[in-house]
Parts: sequence; C-alpha cells; structure tokens
Amino acid sequence: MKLYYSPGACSLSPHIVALELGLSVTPVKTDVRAKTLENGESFYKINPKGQVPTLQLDNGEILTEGVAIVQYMASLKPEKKMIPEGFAKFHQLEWLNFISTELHKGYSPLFRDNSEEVKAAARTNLTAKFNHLEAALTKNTFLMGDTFTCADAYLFTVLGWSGHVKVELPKFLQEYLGRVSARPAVQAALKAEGLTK
Ligand SMILES: N[C@@H](CCC(=O)N[C@@H](CS)C(=O)NCC(=O)O)C(=O)O
Repeated sequence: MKLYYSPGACSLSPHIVALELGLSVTPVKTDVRAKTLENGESFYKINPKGQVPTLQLDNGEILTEGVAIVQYMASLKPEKKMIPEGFAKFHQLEWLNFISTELHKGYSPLFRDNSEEVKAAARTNLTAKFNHLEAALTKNTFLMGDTFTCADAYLFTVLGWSGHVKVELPKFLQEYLGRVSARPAVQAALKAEGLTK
C-alpha cells in the first residue's frame, strides 16, 4: 500500500496507525499546495480532491478521508484492537468524527491568510472544544481507556499543530501529547516524515 502524505499534516494520523499495526505501507511525499508528487506527477491523478491522506491499495484502488483510512487499516489487524469491540467501536467513531469536524477543521482558519480577528475567534472556539476532552483524558491514559486507538493517532496529530499556530493547550492535553509521543511507532512516524531527527 502507498500512503500519500505531507509532513506533519493530518496524514500523520494514518501514518502512525500503519506503524502501530506493523502494516507494510510506503509513504509517498506529496506537495499539497502545488498538488504534485516528488516525481513531478500531478497528485490530482491519484486523488481528485487533492488532499492527504490518500491510501492506494496494492490493486490500485484509492481510499480517501482520514477517518475511513484509519478504520480500514485497523480492520486489517483486528488483534491489535485499534478499533475497539462492541459498543465502544461507536464511541471511537464518535471521537473520530469530533476530531475531524470540530477540531481538525477548527484549526483550518489558523493555517490560512485570515485576519487576526478571525484567527482569535478560531482559537477561542478550539479552547472551548478542548473542554470536551478533559473528562476522558484526566480519567484515562488514552481517549478510549488504557488502549491506544485510531482516535489517539488523529487527536495527537491535530493537537500537534498548536504550537505552530499559537493555540495554547491546557496542561492535561500537554501531558497527553507527552504520553502519545513516547510511543515508539509515533516516534518512528515523526522521524519518517522528517519532523524529528
Ligand atoms: N476531509 C479530509 C480533509 C483532509 C485535509 O484537510 N487535508 C489537508 C492536510 S491536513 C490537505 O490536504 N490540504 C490541502 C487542500 O485541501 O488543498 C480528511 O478528513 O481526510
């Protein structure tokens, strides 16, 4: 499989999941602004949306949308329990959707050429959304309890943008980032994307 990624972008989430699962995935660096690959080919040919993450299966089939990609990956190695069993599966989906629609897209205005007023409103909005994470992350090691799941890979990825766009993280989230970043697969994904040495 190939995973089209841009260093540090939301594609870091499936990159972490792939390494946690021990899947054989080749990362393909993509310029999401120019919409090109390193060999000069148009990225639109792979994904007409022009967005990472994009997964290409060995049979050529394409899967887009980070939430779908991480669930597909986790389904290949059910024994790793990165998708919980029973009703907890839907609670993880609840988190993935919250991270995607409320947090990930809540950071988006901060990466654009917006006025300081718009950016300040985005920061206020995110700070309010962080409150919804507090009960889970002060009680548990990870979002779903003691087991690291796909939702943690995604949450770690989006919270990791905070320093770059001047979003202040409460202490419980700083501690959570510390716990997640200590994982060997997370360190390996950061290194593979050239984000750490
Ligand atoms: N709905 C998509 C959004 C993916 C997305 O926003 N990707 C960003 C990087 S974090 C990107 O490719 N941006 C370039 C663009 O939208 O043109 C998903 O959840 O996978």
